[in-house]
Amino acid sequence: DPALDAGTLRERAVTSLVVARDRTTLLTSCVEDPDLTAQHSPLMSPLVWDLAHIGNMEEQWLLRAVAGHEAIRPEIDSLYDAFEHPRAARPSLPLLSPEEARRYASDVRGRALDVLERTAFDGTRLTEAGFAFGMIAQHEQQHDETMLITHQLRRGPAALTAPDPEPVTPFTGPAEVLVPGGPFTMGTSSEPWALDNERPAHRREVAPFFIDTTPVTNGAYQAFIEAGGYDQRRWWTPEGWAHVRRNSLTAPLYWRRDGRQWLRRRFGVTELVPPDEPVVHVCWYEADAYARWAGRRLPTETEWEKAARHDPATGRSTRYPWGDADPTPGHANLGQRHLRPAPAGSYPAGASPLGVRQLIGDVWEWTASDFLPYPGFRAFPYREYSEVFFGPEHKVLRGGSFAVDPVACRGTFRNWDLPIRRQIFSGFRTARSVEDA
Ligand code: AVJ
Ligand code: FE
Repeated sequence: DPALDAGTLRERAVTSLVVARDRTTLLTSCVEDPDLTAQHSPLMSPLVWDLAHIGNMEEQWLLRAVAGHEAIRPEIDSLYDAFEHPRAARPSLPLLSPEEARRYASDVRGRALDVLERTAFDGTRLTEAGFAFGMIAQHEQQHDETMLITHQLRRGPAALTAPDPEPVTPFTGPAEVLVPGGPFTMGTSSEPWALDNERPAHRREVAPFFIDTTPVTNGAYQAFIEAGGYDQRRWWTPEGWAHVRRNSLTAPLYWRRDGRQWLRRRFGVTELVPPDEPVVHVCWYEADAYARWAGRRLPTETEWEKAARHDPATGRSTRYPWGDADPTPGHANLGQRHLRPAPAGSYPAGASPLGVRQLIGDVWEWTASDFLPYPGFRAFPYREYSEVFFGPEHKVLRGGSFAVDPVACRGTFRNWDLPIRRQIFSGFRTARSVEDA
């Protein structure tokens, strides 16, 4: 699959851009204009900022960098530069109105599709295999996930609906899987649209470890709460303990106790917390504390990727747990087809050769690891995508959530965030070393 021909890649670029724009349109037309210009949380931009920023990035990379066009509206670049204005400050900027933002993004898109038709896929590193077009489709989809996070934060009645995932009989297989020790190939040098931080492919030695078959569920997490997990310092790192105390955290974001049961608000609807669903909206500190309470730990990023990609039969690393084929609805819960994770044990067709399930889709999974470059990393095409975020302050998340489109999801894909963040669609699974057995 990494060796796709230029015609297939070109078709894939058109489709990926169109699919992303359909989703952007849904997310910015399901509420009235005042909800697009309002700031629903200081953690997030107004939705209308994301919309114009999507257009502006596309203009900068596809129209200016690839095709050499002049700027359409040079005066707006700085408004939509994520590094110039923190999210909390964006509502007070002279932003384009919803109508102007829609017109700007669609004007850019019309020209970008003309550029795509006329651009050879081998001129420079930027256009080789259609990289810039794939990068921009992924960028738009990443902001679509960001906008979905904003929709979840928004107060008021539901604006979005989607069918629930298929119910499954509760998972009764083994709770953990042994991943044998030995080297495997991490990262990629051949995936055409892989972003800079996923590169290059390199060998890593991994000690044997056990990893949870499925993500940790609400029911399991509730046991941690009922056992007094949030009141006992011993389960938390010093920073985690300070954070939960200072902010009086007692449960995942959006949870509310109602007598003996837990309720949660999800996209404008309040429901009972479903026990079999992977827990979502926990920060790294909560995931880490739960794991310690359970006598376990978070997997490292390397362990996670080995569990997701290593095929013991061939010794090769595959693109996804199930092999090299692109995701289908039978493999994983991706693409905002549902507005929630699927019950633990869903998608047997998406399992790894060793039987680990739901590594892709459902919830982003916190790992123990800091976000760091791979040996041989080179920033491309801009330092602000990954390089400026490398270091101990960001933790890596893997696997994608129900809100991630397949174009922005691979066994090699790396996400990162601060350990306090939990408005994102974040959950986790746990691991243990074999020598701890
Ligand atoms: C990779 C999700 C951390 O949203 O901050 C969007 C993706 N980069 N625009 C983010 C991104 C530039 C990024 N994350
Ligand atoms: Fe962006």
